[in-house]
Amino acid sequence: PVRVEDDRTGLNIETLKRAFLDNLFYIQGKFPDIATQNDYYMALAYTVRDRLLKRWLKTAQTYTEQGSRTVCYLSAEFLLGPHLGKNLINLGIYDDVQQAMEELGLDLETLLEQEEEPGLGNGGLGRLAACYLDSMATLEIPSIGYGIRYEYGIFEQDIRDGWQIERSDKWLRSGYPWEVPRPEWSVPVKIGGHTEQYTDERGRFRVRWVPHHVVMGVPHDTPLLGYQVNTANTLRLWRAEAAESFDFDAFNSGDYVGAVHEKMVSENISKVLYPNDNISQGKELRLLQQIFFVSCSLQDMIRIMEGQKIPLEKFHEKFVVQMNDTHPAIAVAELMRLLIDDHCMTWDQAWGITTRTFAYTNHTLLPEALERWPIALFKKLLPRHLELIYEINQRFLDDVRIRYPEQPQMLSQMSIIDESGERYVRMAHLACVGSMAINGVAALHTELLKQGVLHDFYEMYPKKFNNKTNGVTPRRFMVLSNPRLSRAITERIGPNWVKHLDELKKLESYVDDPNFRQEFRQIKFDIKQELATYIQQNYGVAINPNSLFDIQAKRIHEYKRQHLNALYIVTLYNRIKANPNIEITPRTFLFGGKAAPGYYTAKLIIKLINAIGDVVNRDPDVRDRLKVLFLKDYSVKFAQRIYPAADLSEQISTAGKEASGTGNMKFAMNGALTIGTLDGANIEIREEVGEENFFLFGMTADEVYARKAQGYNPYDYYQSNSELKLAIDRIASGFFSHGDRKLFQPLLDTLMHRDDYMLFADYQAYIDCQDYVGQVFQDVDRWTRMTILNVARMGKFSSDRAIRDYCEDFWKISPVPIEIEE
Ligand code: 26Q
Repeated sequence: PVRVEDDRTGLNIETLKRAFLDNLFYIQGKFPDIATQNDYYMALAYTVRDRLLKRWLKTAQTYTEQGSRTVCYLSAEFLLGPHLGKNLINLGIYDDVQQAMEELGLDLETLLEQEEEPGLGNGGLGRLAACYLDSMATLEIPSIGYGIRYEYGIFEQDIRDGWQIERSDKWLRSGYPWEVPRPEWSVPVKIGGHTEQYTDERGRFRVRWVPHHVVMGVPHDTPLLGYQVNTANTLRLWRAEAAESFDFDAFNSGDYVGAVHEKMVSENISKVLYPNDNISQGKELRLLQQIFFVSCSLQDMIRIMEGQKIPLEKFHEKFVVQMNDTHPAIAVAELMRLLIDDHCMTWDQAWGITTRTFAYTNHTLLPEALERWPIALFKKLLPRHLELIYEINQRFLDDVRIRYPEQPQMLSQMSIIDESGERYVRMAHLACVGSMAINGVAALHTELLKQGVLHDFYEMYPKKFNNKTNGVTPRRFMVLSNPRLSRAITERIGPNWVKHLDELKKLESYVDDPNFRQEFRQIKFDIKQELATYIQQNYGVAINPNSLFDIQAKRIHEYKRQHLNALYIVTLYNRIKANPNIEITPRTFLFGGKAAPGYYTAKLIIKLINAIGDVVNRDPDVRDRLKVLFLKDYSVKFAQRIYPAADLSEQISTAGKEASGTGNMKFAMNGALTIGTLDGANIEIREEVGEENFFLFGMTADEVYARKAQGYNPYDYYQSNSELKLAIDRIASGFFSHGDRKLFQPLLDTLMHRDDYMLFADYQAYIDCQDYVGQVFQDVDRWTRMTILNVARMGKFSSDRAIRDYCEDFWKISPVPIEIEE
C-alpha cells in the first residue's frame, strides 16, 4: 500500500505515532516544541477521525447500494459527550494509543481532558438519544440521527456565593474535528407568509404556500462508530443560514443593511439550545427551531430516496421516523405538506404513508412539559401546517364521533386543538394521531400514560401503545468511564459482556470469591480517592475516601427532590449538634446538576445545598463525619468521573413523576447501591437486582394520587414530626444564611403549605431508609456482596436491549453488516 494511505488507516503503534506527528504539523501547523496540549488533542483527534472515515464512507456506500431500510431518529437534543475516548474504545485502540502517546512523552488522560464536549442537550432525553445512536451503530442498524447544530449548547454553570451563574457555552471555540459540513446538501425552509389555492395544469385543486422568508439548513455530519464493528452511522445536525439570493436579489435590493438584518434573524434559529428540562416554554424561536430541523430532515430523506431511485410511495418502507418526544411532532404535518403540495400526492395516499412512518416516544407526565402552541403563533409562522392540522383533526374527530357516538365530550378532550380557552395546538395529540406506535420509557411510565395523559388515545388505539424501558450504553458508562472495573470483569467472565450485557450475570458466581471482592472494593476505594484529590484541589475541601459517597447528580428539579436529600443532611447535622458524640457513618454528600436559568426555586435549592455545605463543612463539632459539596458544571464528561466513585445513588423523585431516569442505571452498573422510590425505571432496577439489594422508601404512585385526593396538608407533618420541624426551623432561622431569615422562606413556604412533590409525606421513610443505609455500609462484606450483585444484574439496562426491542417491535429493521477488506 501507498505510504500516505497507511498513515491514515494503520492501527499499529508506530503508524499511529507517525500519523499523529503528521497531523500536528499539517493540520495544527505546529511542531512539538511549541505545541499546546490542545494542539496535541487536535492532532490525535484528527488521527482518529482519519481512521473513522473509511468505515464511515464504506457504511454510507453499503447502505446506498443496498437501499437499506433506515431509522431516522429525530431529536431536538443530542447530548453526546466527548468523542475521542469513545472512538478509541470502539476502534479497539485505546491501549495502543495510550502507549503511542507515552512514547512521545504525552499523557493520553491529559489529552482526553482537553476535549470540549458538544453539550447539545439538557439531560436525560438528549443523553438517551446519544446512547441509542451508539447502540444502533454497534448493532449495525442503518440509522441517521437528525437534529440541530446549536452554536451555543447547554450553558456552563459556575457557582458564585452559592448561587448558580450561567455562562454561554462556546463549544466551537477551539475548532471541532468531529464534523464535516455538507453545504451541497443544504435545503430551504419556508417561514411565515400565507397560502393560496389554485388549479394546476391538470385541473387539480392545489395549495401554494407563499412564505414571508426562507431559511437554509446546512447539514453538518458526524460519524458515529459502533463498538468493534465497521458500522459508522451519521449524526446530521442542521445549522441555519440566510438564503442569500432570496434576501439580497429579489426583495431587499437597495436595503443592504435591512438584508443583513434578515440574515442575522435567520441565523438565530440554530443559535442556542433552550436550557429548560421538562418545562415547555411557548417561545416563537423554539417553534422555529422545531420546524427548521424537521423540515430539513424530511427533505433530506426525500433527497436520499431520489438518489437511490426509490419511488416516494415507498417512503414508509425506506424510513421509519422515531420522534424523541413531541419536539419534532410537527413532522406529521410537514410530511403531509411535502407529499401533497410538493409531490402531488392525494390526501389518502399521503396519510397512509405518514401514519406508517412515524413512531412517538413520550418522556414525561408533567403537565408543564406538555407542548402546546398558541394558534395565532402557528398561523403566523406555519400557515400551511395549520391548515393541514385542521384537516387532520377534522378527519380524526370524524373517527372519534363514530367510535363514541354518545360521548360528545370525547371530541373536545381528544381534539388536536385545545379550545378550552385561548386556542392551542396540542403536540402530543398530533403525535398520537400521526404515529403507528407510541411508547413510554419505563413500565410504570407507560402504564401511567395509558391511565392518564394519553388515556383516550389508548382506548381508541390500544395496539399503538407499547413500553420501551430506557437503557444506557455500557461502552461509555462502563468500559470508558471505569476501565479498572471493566478489566476486572473481563478477567473473570471474558469480554463478551460489553456487547451482551446480560452476560454480567456470570459475575454472580464470583460474589463469594474473596479475591474478586477484595479487588472490587479496592477499585472503588482508589477511584473515590482520586475524586477526593480532585475535590481537594478544585474546592479546597478535604473529604475522607473511606466515608460513604452519597451522590445525587441530575438536573435540579423540585420533582427530583434534591431538597429532600438536603433535609436529611440537616437532620444528621441537628443530631450531631444535639449530641456531638453520636455514632454516625461518615458520609460525603455530593451534588451535581444545572437549574434552568428561569427556574427560581431550582436555583434556590442550589443555594440551599451550598449554604448547608458552608456551615457543615467547617463546623468542628461535625469532626469530618459529614461533608457536603455541590460540584459545578455537571456534564457528560464529569458524569463519567462521578458514577464510578459513588457508593450510594440518590433516585428519590416523587413516585409517578420521573418517567424513567437513566442516571440510576449508570450508577448501579458502576457498583453503587440505590436509595430510591418506586418511580420510573427504579422499579425495574429493583426487580432485577433483588429487593434485598436496593434501598426502597416512600409512597407508591398510587399512594401519591390517593393522598392528594384526600387533601394533603404538609403542615400537619411539620407539626407532628419533631426532627422534620427541627430541620425546617433550623433553615428558617437563618442558621445557614448568616442570619438571613428571608432567604429560604419562599422554598420553605411552598413546602409547608403546598408541597406539590410531597417531601414531607416521604420524609420519615427517607430518614429511616438513609439511617439503615448507613448501618449496612458498616458491614463491608454485606455491602460488597450487594454491589457485586447490582453490577451482575444490570444486563437489562443496556441500550442495546432497548434498541433491539425497538427494532423488533416497530422499526422492523435488521442488521446490515459492513465488510471492509483489509
Ligand atoms: C420543550 C419545549 C420548549 C423548550 C424545552 C422543552 C423541553 C426540553 C427538554 C422539554 C423537555 C426536555 C427534556 C425532557 C427529559 O429529559 N425527560 C427525561 O427523559 C429521560 C429519557 O427518557 C427520562 O429518563 C427522564 O425520566 C425524563 O425526565
